[in-house]
Amino acid sequence: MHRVAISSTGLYIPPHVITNEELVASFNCFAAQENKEHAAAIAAGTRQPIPQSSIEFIEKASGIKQRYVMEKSGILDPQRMRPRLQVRPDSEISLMAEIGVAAARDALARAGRQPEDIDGVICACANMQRAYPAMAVEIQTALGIQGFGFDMNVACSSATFAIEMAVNAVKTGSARAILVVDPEITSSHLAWKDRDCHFIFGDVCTAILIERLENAPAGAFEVLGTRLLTTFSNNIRNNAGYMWRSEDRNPDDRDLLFYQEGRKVFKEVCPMAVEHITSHLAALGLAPDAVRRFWLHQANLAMNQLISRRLLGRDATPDDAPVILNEFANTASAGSIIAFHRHHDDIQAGDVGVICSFGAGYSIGSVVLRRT
Ligand code: CO8
Repeated sequence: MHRVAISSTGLYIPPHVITNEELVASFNCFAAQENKEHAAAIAAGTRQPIPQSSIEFIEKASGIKQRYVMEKSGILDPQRMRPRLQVRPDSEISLMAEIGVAAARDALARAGRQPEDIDGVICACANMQRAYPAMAVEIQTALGIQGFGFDMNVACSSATFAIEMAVNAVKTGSARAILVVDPEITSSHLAWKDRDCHFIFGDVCTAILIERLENAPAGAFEVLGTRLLTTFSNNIRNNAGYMWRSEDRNPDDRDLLFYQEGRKVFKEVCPMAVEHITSHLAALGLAPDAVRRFWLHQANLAMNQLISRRLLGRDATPDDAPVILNEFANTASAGSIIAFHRHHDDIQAGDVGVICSFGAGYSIGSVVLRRT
């Protein structure tokens, strides 16, 4: 068995920013148009008007101030409310693989690694661009990696679950090094016309290089343990899938995009995450107050404050549990990895940190790290 480390991470940031001001202005224009169009039904009481969205609500309820997206004009067009993405010919690399390659190159460069040092690519994210061939194989081919690639999906916990797959492969010797790549183009799966969730998500891509500790650069993070948990819940769903054509579904059916019971998710997932992290640490002989930093999933600021307060028995500072969702919004599986990527330089040798994701499924994944 080999000891395993995270040697580096990489980040791709999409080219466009949508501020809450721009988002709310566009939504409110859409709502006014719809209400005008259906004025008679609203007056007759057979239809409810669409209420206005508000910047104050979004910032207070979530902590999100802006989000990055791959394409902005289509999302903000009140007649459209979804990104304008081009169909690419089969001869071109897919959009998800393209941003995956960019994040992977960043991770490779930071560790000083070449494609020949890597044996596999796992593309792990909440929504796949297509069923096959796998985006991971495209990324592998574009980078010139000899070996294997496969896609996997565990919603917001895709990255942490993939880290466990990669750690196990490196530990047992079936691979020397694996790249986990998390392209999240959430803007294509978000119901921008739904006031309850139109502010929640953003696009991004992260990459994580996992390799044998003996080969890892100085300052790499040894993986002390990984732990995964799933418990079925209907509170976060997306029913889009290849059977919808046979089911004669309308492409505009609301359940073919992300939808959730946000309050229930908040109430149910926070205690699960606390219990998961505490028991994982205990199994490694560690207490939460021995942890230098928690890189938590980035869905909601109050959720992270509650989880870290319960873990530490006091209010957590941004130094204890850094926040990136104000800038990126919820980027599904990439959120905790962005937090790690942006906030690990000051961690000292010997310090312990925890990456933890939580989301649809429900799914929770934790990775306990110690800096070398
Ligand atoms: N503007 C103004 N008012 C609003 C708005 C708005 N935009 N939206 C809702 N309101 C109103 C509501 O109508 C309600 O009014 P009333 O009290 O009169 O009924 C009031 O504000 C309060 O609404 P909520 O109870 O819904 O508000 P909350 O305080 O619960 O906040 C949140 C809503 C922010 C959604 C919060 O519940 C939350 O963040 N919960 C956690 C959710 C979470 O973590 N989900 C994880 C999902 S992600 C995941 O796992 C992976 C999915 C894959 C991703 C990819 C695809 C896109």
